[in-house]
Amino acid sequence: MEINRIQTNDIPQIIKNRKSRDAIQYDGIDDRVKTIVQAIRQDGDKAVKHYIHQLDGVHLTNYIVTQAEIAEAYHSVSEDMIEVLNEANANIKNYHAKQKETSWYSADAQGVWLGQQVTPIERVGVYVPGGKAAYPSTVLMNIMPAVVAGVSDIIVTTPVQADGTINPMTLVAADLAGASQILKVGGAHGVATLAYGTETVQAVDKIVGPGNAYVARAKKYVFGDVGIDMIAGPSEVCVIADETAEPAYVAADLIAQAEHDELASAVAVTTSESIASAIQLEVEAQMKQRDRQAILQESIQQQGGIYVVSDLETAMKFVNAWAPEHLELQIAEPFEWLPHVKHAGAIFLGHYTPEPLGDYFAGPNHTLPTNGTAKFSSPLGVYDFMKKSSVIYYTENALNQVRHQVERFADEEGLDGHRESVRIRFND
Ligand code: HSO
Ligand code: ZN
Repeated sequence: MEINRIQTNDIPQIIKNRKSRDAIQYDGIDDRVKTIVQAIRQDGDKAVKHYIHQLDGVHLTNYIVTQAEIAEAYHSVSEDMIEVLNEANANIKNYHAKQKETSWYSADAQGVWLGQQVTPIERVGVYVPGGKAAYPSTVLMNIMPAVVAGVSDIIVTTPVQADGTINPMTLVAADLAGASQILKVGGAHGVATLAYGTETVQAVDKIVGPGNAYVARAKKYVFGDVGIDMIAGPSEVCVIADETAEPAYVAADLIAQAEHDELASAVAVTTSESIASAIQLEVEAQMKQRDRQAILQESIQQQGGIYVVSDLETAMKFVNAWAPEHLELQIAEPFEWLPHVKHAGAIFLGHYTPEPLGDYFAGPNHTLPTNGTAKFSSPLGVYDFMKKSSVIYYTENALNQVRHQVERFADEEGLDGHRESVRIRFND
């Protein structure tokens, strides 16, 4: 991992290079996604089963997980893991409960009553990836905010394995968190099944959850007919380290992020030359001992970096230009610097708050804005599963007070039907 000494005016170029890293060509994928989604929209179950057969190599007569299958999954997951899942779930639930917004109403003396009614989305689909990326933590993180919001139907869909079953850990996590139904449909066909429904599955209103390029593009394709959460890019961490940072901790956290993906980005920004060299040595030493060698070599080499800056003000400029998904402040006074952070998905303070604590257990959501999108968006939360209706009430007298203004507006827009709808109530 290279060390670079940088100044404020180097920052824009560094961030620009970082952003251009995932300019993947989606043309071929988009054509395929369109064919799959349209086939399922038109032919329902028949098409779903056809694609499960063609793409997952399994012949299924029923793609909805049964209660018996869920019960069986509990037998193959160890009790201590179930306990950990329950504990994490409780933390996630408590944190998200604080996000819940309530309806408000206000009345004035003129007889005007205005408000905003907050209601949950009714049916939500949660996509859970299969294979190596079948993370139970992600299952909890996507389901719990919907549960707290009061969503009545939470439909999980995940790829079927070659033997016709679903990863038991996914089943247990989904069931514990509160899924109402679980489907064995992965990929673009899973997204299409949720978005448009079939003879056996009712369509959902919104689809959340991570997935491969097919899933991401399918979500983008169905957006508008249903809501979606976000299109997540590769994971990122930016660690700010001052002279009080422990290089071994910084290195471990960089590696924890880099092991996710070849394109994952792990960057340290430090005010100390000696800490920079020590982090570099630690990363090299620790990396050798980790399991995911191929991924780590690629991501640390290609996407990793250590930047030396003159002071923490410059470090903050780097952070705010990047808007990283995860930000760690391994510095002496993290609370003092917190208000300087304008854009970051999640902020981890101090020397004893490693990012994986947030991935699994602390309570905040680990589905976060990537690729600079923290400049305009937020972690997945209860608010993503709720929506608002405005509420208006005027008495006859209150309407009479403002009728001329409304009628004047209608005249200006050339909409006499609008004017009459007000005027007719006063018979003149
Ligand atoms: N760091 C990932 C979430 C995750 N880590 C799941 C482990 N499992 C993106 O925030
Ligand atoms: Zn992680």
